[in-house]
Amino acid sequence: MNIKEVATKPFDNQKPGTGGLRQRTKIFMEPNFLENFIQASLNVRIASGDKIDTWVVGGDGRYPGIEFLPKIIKMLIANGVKKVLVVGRELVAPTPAISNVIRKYKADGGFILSASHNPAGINGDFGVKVEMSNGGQAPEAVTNAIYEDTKKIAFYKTLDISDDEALNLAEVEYLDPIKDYADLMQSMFDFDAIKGWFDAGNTFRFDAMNASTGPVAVEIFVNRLGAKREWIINDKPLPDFGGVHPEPNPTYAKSIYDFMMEGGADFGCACDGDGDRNMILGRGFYVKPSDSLAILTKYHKLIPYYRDGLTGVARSIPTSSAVDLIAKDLGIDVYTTPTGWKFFASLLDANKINLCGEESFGQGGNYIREKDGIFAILFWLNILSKTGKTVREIVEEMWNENGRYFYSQYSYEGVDKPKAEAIIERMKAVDIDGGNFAGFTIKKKEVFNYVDPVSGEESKNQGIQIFTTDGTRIFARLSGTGTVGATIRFYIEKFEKDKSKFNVPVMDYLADVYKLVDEIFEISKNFGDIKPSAIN
Ligand code: VG1
Ligand code: CO
Repeated sequence: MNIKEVATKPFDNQKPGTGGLRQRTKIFMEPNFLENFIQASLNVRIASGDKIDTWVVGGDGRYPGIEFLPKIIKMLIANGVKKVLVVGRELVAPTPAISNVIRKYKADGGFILSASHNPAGINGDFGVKVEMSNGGQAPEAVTNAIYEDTKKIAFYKTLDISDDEALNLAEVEYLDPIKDYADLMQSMFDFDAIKGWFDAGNTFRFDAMNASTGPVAVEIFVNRLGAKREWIINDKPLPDFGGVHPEPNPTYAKSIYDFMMEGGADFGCACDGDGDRNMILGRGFYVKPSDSLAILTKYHKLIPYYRDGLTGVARSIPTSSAVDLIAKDLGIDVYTTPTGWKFFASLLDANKINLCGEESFGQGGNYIREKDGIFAILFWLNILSKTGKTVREIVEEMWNENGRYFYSQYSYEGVDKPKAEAIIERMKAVDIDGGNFAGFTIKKKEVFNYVDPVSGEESKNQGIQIFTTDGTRIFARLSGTGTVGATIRFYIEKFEKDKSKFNVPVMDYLADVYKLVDEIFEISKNFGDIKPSAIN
């Protein structure tokens, strides 16, 4: 086959963020933008002496992934890849299913064409997650090296053949995007028990947000578990996700949230664009993702896969401390990592943990190296079917036993970048320990620097943590997944033991903490009368 080298010039905006490289779709469509990033990613793996014999390509179905596929295939073969495994002819599969394929077929790496929860389409975002042979996202050492390579790249390698020929090369194999994943889920959870829960007349609603999880959800919930077909909504994957912002939270998945708050079903749930996030809802009850992680940990023994127990658990540091209390009861370790699933990979690889999660609607385990929305949903269904309790009962019981962490995460999205960066820089520098703000006394402020306990890799400046003397915790950081301006995220929590207060609405309970954050971070002072665009 004719390999050719195509001259190219570096772009200055190819730094991977929290979960891969994300940019406006139109930027990704600029000549050579995609090619440069793909080549740089391969260059780094080749330079470190890694094998690149087998490579997986998958995606969440967003535009124009399917058009990018032949370009990527040509580049992979031209760079020495011997077998390309494409997950689904249409390139629609949840990220966890793609992670599973990488592991199951012992691939050396992969590309996931997704910008996850970011809106899609020509006026939305596109992205590439770079995956390693463990089925997890490239660690920071690798993404930093890729970024360095994008700054000096001079050519990329491709094949001198048509797109059609590329798609039909003998080296290219198309895999069923649904079966392997559905089988994996069936091997981990008690499908008979869940089927019994449906058979008993319990009602369900799953919102696929017009993205990648619809077909898998129909196979698992309807075909294998007996849910009614009409309970799975927005399940046809659309290249622009029908214009919705596919982020399963009360702000962006408002219709299913409202439906469940009005008592629409016994159990409701939704997944994000690439299927690695989930939202859990009971009848008239919303489960905070941090509480959800604690619940999964508490009830892990009911799940066949976790019958032998947990080796340890991990949460990202902005996630609430609810899981810590459960881990203490179980006598297992809790690790706290920076934001981003890639930081869990080494702990999972070393078997220090086998369950983990983030406040951003993501939980997962050691069977793959990505978070997994449907995993979390099946975990909950497994718990409900085995305990016979409702979602509300499960959560309230935990609060009654352990106390409740009142927790809130909120973001100012798409704000002025220099201002946002200045706010964080100023907070890093100021000395506020012992100071009084909005009725609170600051006990301690620190910058969160992380050292991976397995690899020793250091990741500095992962956010700012503040404790007050009354036990309130504040975490603040800039988002690494946005593509326009900057997004400042705040995470606040306060522990309560008094049961009579458990039913106070979170926003009321934490009202004074929101004020404290505004005062010390000078949000209104910088942005005027601004309201958070998303609040959970
Ligand atoms: C966000 C979340 C983070 C998550 C990341 C990728 O990152 O906060 O917890 O791992 O998205 O999720 P950031 O930098 O915007 O806060 V996904 O579902 O977009 O791959
Ligand atoms: Co996602």
